Amino acid sequence: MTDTATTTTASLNKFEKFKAEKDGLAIKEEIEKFASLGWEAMDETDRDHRLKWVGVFFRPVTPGKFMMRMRIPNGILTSAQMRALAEVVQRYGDDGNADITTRQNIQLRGIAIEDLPDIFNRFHAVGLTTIQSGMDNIRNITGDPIAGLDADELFDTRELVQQIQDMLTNKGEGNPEFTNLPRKFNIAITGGRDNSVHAEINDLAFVPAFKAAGEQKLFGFNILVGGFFSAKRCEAAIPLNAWVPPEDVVAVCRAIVEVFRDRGLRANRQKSRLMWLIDEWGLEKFRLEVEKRLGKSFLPAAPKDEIDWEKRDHIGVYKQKQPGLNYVGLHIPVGRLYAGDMFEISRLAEVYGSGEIRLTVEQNIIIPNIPESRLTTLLAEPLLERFAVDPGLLTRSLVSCTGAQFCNFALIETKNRALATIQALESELILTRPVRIHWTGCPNSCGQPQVADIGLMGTKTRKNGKTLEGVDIYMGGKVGKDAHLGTCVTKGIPCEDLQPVLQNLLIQHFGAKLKQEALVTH
Ligand code: SRM
Ligand code: SF4
Repeated sequence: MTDTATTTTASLNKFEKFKAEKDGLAIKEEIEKFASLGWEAMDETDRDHRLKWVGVFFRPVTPGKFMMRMRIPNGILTSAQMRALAEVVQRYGDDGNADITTRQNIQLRGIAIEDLPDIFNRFHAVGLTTIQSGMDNIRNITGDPIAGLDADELFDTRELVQQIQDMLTNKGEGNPEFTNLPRKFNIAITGGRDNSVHAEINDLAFVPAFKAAGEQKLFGFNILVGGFFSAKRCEAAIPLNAWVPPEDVVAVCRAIVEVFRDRGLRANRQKSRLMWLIDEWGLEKFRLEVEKRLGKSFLPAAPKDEIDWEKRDHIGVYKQKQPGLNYVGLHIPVGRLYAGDMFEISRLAEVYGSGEIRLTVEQNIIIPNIPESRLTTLLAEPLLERFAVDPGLLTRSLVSCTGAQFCNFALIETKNRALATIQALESELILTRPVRIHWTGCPNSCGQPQVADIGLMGTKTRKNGKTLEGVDIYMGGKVGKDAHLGTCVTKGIPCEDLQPVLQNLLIQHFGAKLKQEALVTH
């Protein structure tokens, strides 16, 4: 028997049941009602699950203080939008903060349900949306963080990412066509040469590739499908053997998401991501089904893609393709922002740049369009002491998921521990190159340990008869050109013993030296 959407109602799992009973998007019309009811009186399924269709997440760790996940297409927002987000978190005092996410996005914390109507009005006024950002929906669509600024880019992804988001979300208002997928779905497009979006870990990704047409070389994208991480299985995306010109990308997204929606596996949520369907059908059948929806055949993939650079992290000052303008990448430690920081970032973007702010999948910020003449003053701004343009070589590549502070899946605390560990390591070691260390609080892998030089995945471990917070260590993740996933090399290191283990790894594999030793040899 095949495990398809034709499964009978009686055998539906609890998620499929509640989606069949009432579409998540219906929640949109009930926000006023929930605001006056309060979170404690709400129907539990609405509160814990359906609210995620409008990007509102009940947090069992902090009941009554909700998280809101935005959609920031291509990770680009305006200073007015950042200010609107700052005003929202500001009203929650110490409980209010925001995180830049590993999908070039922002999540707000501390949100009270009674404020939702006002918050949504404010978002609407500045053109922000949270629609379809959680549960069985398509996540924030990622694109090159320096699209349109990069002299070496092959394609500016901004408009295309926006068009895909508009199609899938009905311009941010909600699109019932795509609100009952078998599970989450990730899309990324890269038009640069360094795969700055981790194309390989998305369910659907477009990477730049030229196709020969007689004497001419046509620009388009090779398509990758089926990349994903989950607690049960992690896979890099595989080539669909299909090439598309930019003008077909939106239609291809629609066709693939429709196939996933209508034929994707739903019975077992552990097996509901796109790759499981591709496994069951085989790639050829999958491609044929997509072509049927698309109404035309794909051209075979171009023999090679154009991802031939090492991945850039964009921290620091860089010249734009526009003469006289620069973009400045600020390092935001583990992506955490407070209201004051957000107001200040908005101000800096307005005073020194064009009011635009960009986010990266490494949870950092880029302020573009800064004229040469304003650079020195910007670099002297007090905020840049904390959000540095030249952080330490471990600090600059640090990524961390939310962890135990707010996430009930977490097996360990991540963000604070990640920062403390890195600071200690930098004080002991002399490093000669950045080392990308990613922390993730549980096997769901939101912090992408498999793309890191050193990935740390939260676990519980035993020592002297006690259960402790620990990590499994991943190594070998390669990003940019020839990207591939790292694998688990050591299991169950207690967090309290991690420091020397990391120190050894950095010395043995990444050319680090102990500061003491370096002094002696000198
Ligand atoms: Fe994630 C679930 C946070 C990127 C794989 N993820 C969650 C939840 C919603 C669980 C929950 O309800 O508590 C976390 C919310 C915690 C919180 O309060 O912040 C959560 N995921 C995050 C973020 C915020 C991590 C971060 O600190 O940056 C990222 C938000 C992205 C966004 O803006 O939409 C985030 N999550 C990812 C990624 C990375 C990526 O997309 O490149 C992955 C792995 C890639 C993938 O999905 O294939 C990821 N998250 C998961 C999974 C495993 C999915 C699966 O198929 O099993 C879960 C669990 C689930 O969905 O049931 C999950
Ligand atoms: Fe939570 Fe686990 Fe994702 Fe971290 S990896 S945010 S702990 S679900």
